[in-house]
Amino acid sequence: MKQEFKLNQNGFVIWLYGLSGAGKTTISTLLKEKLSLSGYFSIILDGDNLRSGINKDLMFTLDDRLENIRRVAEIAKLLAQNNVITICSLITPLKDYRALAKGILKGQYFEVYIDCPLEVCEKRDVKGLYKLSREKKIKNFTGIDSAFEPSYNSDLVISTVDTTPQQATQTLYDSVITRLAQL
Ligand code: ADX
Repeated sequence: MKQEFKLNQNGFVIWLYGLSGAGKTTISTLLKEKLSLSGYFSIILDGDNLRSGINKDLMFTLDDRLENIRRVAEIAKLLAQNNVITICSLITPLKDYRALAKGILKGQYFEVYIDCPLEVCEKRDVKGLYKLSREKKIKNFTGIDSAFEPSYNSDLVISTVDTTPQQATQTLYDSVITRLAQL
C-alpha cells in the first residue's frame, strides 16, 4: 500500500519585522539553515522577493503596504496549514499591519521585532536606499518619510546592534524550537 507523504512537523509562522537594513533577511536565511540542520522544513517569504513577483503591482503607500501584508499572511496561512514552517520577513511598519497578520494567522503567528535604530540602519545602508531617500529621489521610505511604529510586546525582540547575525539567529532559533515543542 502506498504511504501518504506528510511533513512530520507542525506548521508555524515566524514573522520578522523591522526597518530596512535591520537584518531581517540575513537572520531569515541563517534561521532556515539552522532549522534545516535540525530536520525542519521551512520557507522564507521575503518582502523584497515577493515585491518582484506576486506583489509587483504594489507600491509603498500605506494602503499598498497593508495589501502586501495581507497577501503574505494569507500565503503563510496556506503554507502553515500544510505543516510548513514559514519565515516572513517584511518591514511591516505599523501596529495595525501586524494586528492584521496576527488576525489571519491566529495561534500560528510568532512575532519577532528585529530591533535596530534608524541611525544604525542608515549608516549600514546596504542597498543605498536611505541615501536616495535623503536626496528625495525616492519617497515614502520607512523611517524617513513613512512611519515606523515598533511594539515591544512582540513574542520576541532581538537587537542587531551589538550582536553578530549568528548570535541573533541563535537567540531566535532557541525561542522557535521552544515554541515548536509546545505545538
Ligand atoms: S512593507 O512595508 O510592505 O512591509 P516590504 O518588507 O514588503 O515592506 O519591502 C521592503 C523592501 O522594499 C525594503 O527592504 C527595500 O529594499 C525596498 N523598498 C523600496 N522602496 C521602499 C520604501 N519606500 N520604503 C521601504 N522599503 C522600500
